[in-house]
Amino acid sequence: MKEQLESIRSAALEAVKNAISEKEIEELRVKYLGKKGELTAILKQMGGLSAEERPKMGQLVNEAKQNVENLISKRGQELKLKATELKLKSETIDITMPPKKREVGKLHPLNTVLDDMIDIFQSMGFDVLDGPEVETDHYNFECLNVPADHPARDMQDTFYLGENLLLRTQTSAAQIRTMETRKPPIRIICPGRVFRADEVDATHSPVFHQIEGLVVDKGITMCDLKGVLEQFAHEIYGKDTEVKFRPSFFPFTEPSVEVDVTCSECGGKGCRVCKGSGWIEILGAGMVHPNVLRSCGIDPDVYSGFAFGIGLDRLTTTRYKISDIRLLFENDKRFLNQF
Ligand code: 2NM
Repeated sequence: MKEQLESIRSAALEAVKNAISEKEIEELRVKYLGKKGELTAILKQMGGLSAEERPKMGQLVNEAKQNVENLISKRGQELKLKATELKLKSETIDITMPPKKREVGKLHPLNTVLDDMIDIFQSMGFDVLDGPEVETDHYNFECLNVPADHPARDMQDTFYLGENLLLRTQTSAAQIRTMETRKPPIRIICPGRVFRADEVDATHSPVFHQIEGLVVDKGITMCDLKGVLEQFAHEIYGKDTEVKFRPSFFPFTEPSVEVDVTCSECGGKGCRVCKGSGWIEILGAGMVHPNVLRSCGIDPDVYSGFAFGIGLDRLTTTRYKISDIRLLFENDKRFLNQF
């Protein structure tokens, strides 16, 4: 019996020593010290011993029980401490960890230039409007005095979506809609995307951006046109920039002009950017054709107006020295992050 006790005790101590979790310790407590535990069971066998042996054996069993009990509680505490340590360790915040990178959004260079232009025209009292990108032949060509046989109407130049529907080739259609619904005085700019079936290369894209402007009132003359566009050119390119008005032709204006400014790259001496001329063309403009006013229900004998169209994309590529217009439309973040 003594041997049996000894072997239970050493097995118990060994098991407790090797336990690796509090749960395991609890199981060992039940296995050895519980109501049906091995050491409890041995006490029950003592009925068969002599009166002399019984107290001795009882003492040995109690010692063994105490021994196992002590180790169980010691090991239990150790494991509890270890578990707490582990838990704390896993929950600590490492303040030396580098933070997650937050990507900051930026304006597309086209929008930066557009915002500048809108500021300039708003300060001169213009309203900002837009219209649909899908237009009818009526608003895109008919009302703008573009004749049926004009090359702009060719399938080669215009994206047609049907017999009468097309992607607008200029934002003037929005201005026509405004003239139909508002009474003069009208002072508006219409920025937006426009579409032409151009061959794609470094300077041509089938999608590009325009700002068209329109002023209609009694007594508007070419002087108003010159004043507004000179002011605009000076605000964009600086006061020292010279502005030149050249005769031109558009179906929707008469007379028509194109406006050049001294090349900002060479200051007018002539370079690769201005192809040696010293001048850069920035916009087209003119006095609104009486036919256009009439098609919108405005009496050309009472009112007159001027209009202009500015390409946004070339202004952007020259300002930021962007070598290829297509970069504006690829949405490559490596490109966009440079602005
Ligand atoms: C240009 C050049 C000249 C223009 C004309 C009109 C409207 F609606 F009044 F007829 N809007 N924009 C115009 C005039 C556009 O783009 C180079």
